[in-house]
Amino acid sequence: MGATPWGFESPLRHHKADDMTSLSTPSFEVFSGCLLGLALGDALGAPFEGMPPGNYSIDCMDGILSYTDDTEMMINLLRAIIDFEDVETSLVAKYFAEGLNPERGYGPGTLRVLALVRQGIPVDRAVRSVFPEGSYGNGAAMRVAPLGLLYFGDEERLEEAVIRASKATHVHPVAIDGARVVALAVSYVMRGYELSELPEYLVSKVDTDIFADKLEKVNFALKHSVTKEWVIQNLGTGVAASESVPTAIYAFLGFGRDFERMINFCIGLGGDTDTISAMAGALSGTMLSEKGLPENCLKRLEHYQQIKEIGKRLYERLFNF
Ligand code: AR6
Ligand code: MG
Repeated sequence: MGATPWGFESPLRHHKADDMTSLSTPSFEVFSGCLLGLALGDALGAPFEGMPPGNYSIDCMDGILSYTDDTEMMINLLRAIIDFEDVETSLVAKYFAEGLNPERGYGPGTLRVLALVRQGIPVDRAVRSVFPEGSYGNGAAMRVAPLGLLYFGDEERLEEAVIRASKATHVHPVAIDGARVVALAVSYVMRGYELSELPEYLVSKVDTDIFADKLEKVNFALKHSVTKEWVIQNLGTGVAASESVPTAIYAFLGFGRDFERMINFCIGLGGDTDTISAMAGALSGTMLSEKGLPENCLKRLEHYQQIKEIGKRLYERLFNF
């Protein structure tokens, strides 16, 4: 009872029947919603990166919405997975290094690591070349959301895949916790669990004290009405995983039912707006599916069709994972 085509016992067996349906037959719209939500959040957040906090609004009236390194890395990660039906660290690093467009706004540490990989330095050495303990940036967290789709029924395999995907550039435990939180949150949303319990669930999954503490603060923020200034000061808006992933989780839980409102909230915080919007965007896109994303923005998104095509190829391989 409750077994799904993936052979695991459905965690939704005590949930509503309609939730169960969505678990056993995840729709393609959910897949494309996650990928496009990430890309759209990234592209909409990018013009506001590094701005001071303010009351900004996204604009999808004209022009192309260009994405940055967040989406490029997601695409290259998925290409590696589609080609090899596995997440293998050195292969993922190779795809990142070879598919890299240096104009996409990569973090300086990641650019250096990938330059070394291109020169043939083994990835486990390259990743410690800039910071001996590895980067604690949000570069691993910003790209891994779709892993939560692929392994949504098997937490253990999901975590293994996330760690392998992260270690292509980020080995610091804080960076890995950030990636773990994003991917587990996507799988949690896909399983249709109670969203108000997401922060506590994530607290039970992280390795680092800083992440446990920040996720407790997310929980607090959702239960009390906090100001934007509180979010900036207590959750953060920086490039460290611990200064941006909890903020994205908060933005999603607070505003994710309305994608545009959520992105307006994210860009209004200032700081690393593209990556916070990308991570929140992937979560909201998973929950709303593609049809819940703003159509006028989607049709201006750079490489919309190519991203959707990658989603399709991933979806076709779902049964292989
Ligand atoms: N010690 C000191 N500083 C560090 C450390 C460390 N161990 N780790 C990171 N930093 P990076 P990312 C600081 O370069 O994570 C782009 O805009 C250091 O200043 O690994 O791939 C993306 O879109 C380092 O340069 O990049 C993301 O929004 C910075 O954190 C963002 O940059 C970022 O780490 C991060 O991408
Ligand atoms: Mg970026």
